[in-house]
Amino acid sequence: MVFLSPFMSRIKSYELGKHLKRSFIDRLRVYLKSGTGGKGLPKLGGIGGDGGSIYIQAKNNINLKQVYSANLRKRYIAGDGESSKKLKLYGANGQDIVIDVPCGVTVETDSGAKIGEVNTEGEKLIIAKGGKGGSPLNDYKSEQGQAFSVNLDLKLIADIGLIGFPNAGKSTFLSLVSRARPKIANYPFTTLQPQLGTIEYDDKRVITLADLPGLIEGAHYNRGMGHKFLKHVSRTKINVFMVDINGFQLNPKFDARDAFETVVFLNKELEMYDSSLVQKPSILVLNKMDTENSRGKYDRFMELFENYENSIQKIEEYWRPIEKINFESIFKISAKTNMNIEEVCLEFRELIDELDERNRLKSDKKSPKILQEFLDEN
Ligand SMILES: Nc1nc2c(ncn2[C@@H]2O[C@H](COP(=O)(O)OP(=O)(O)OP(=O)(O)O)[C@@H](O)[C@H]2O)c(=O)[nH]1
Ligand SMILES: [Mg+2]
Repeated sequence: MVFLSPFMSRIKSYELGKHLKRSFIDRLRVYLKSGTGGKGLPKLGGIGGDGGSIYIQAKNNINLKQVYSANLRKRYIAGDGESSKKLKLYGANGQDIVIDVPCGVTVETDSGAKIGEVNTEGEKLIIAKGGKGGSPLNDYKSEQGQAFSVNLDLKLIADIGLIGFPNAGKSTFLSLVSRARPKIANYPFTTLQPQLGTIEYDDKRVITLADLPGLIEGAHYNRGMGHKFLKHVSRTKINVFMVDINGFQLNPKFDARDAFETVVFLNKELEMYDSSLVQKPSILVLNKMDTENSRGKYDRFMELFENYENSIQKIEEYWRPIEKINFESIFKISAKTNMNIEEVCLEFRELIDELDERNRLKSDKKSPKILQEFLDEN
């Protein structure tokens, strides 16, 4: 055993290093053990300290990779409560643990049950409760702590999610409107992990955008890798569909898809992932309007789109969405020549302001009811 350990530790550090090389982590499994309560002292009425609990707390500007780097073993063990003694009847409470996590983390058990989530800076959630110390309330029998593993699942919090087939120009658009510098290249799947960028308006209002890896048809049965990133659009306010006006072809072995088919497949993929996402306010952006014949392709697209019910018939039944995305607006742009980029950004702003206002009105309406319930109960 003694001989084995240096070897073992080499393997371990190699494995950990391998994981650390991944620059983006959106899920982290951690082991939690809350503290056991200290024993009470029934003869003298002594009370044991409570076991420490484990919390997560949302913090801006950190990511899950940093959470991982700070505790490579991914084990969090809170302190046990101190037992009551003759000379110290009140045992001290065990040490709590607070794990700082990025905003947007949901805690789930291995079976997928949700324990809770933290979304805004400072928000705190208990994820493993320390056992109570022995006291008259529990016949001086202290309680055990809890021990289990949970998954910290990060869903980025962005106002806008950029959704599209690979090579549509999502990253080019993000780099144009924000300071983000995502990798851009003329081949599919350049973006391998979500990227965040911010648009700053003249009045200092900031809107965040998430550029997601490209989706392809069949993503829902694990083709490509865009599907697993769709969770990041579950919390955005607006879906922006970026479509190359020339359509998309993964490689010569696959069918070439025109812009209309691309929109239909994106609609279907989103629906397969979570049908409620289809109802989210959406904008369609047709990119690469600087390319040859783009004008004609745009006219053709609009013709097909305006006659949707007819046009959809040419698509295999399996791929027809149950519910059609109702785009708030359709833009034609060129990220290459900067055409209509400002207009799109203004539309984002307008729509987000409108949605915020709608939400504000909704919550204003709710509050008198909550107040009334509170008054009724008290
Ligand atoms: N002609 C033209 N090319 C563009 C335009 N926008 C982007 N491109 C080019 O299209 C290619 C793909 O652009 P990306 O921004 O990497 O595309 P993406 O949607 O992020 O692709 P994935 O990361 O693979 O999903 C690059 O070679 C860009 O330079 C445009 O408006 N016109
Ligand atoms: Mg990209």
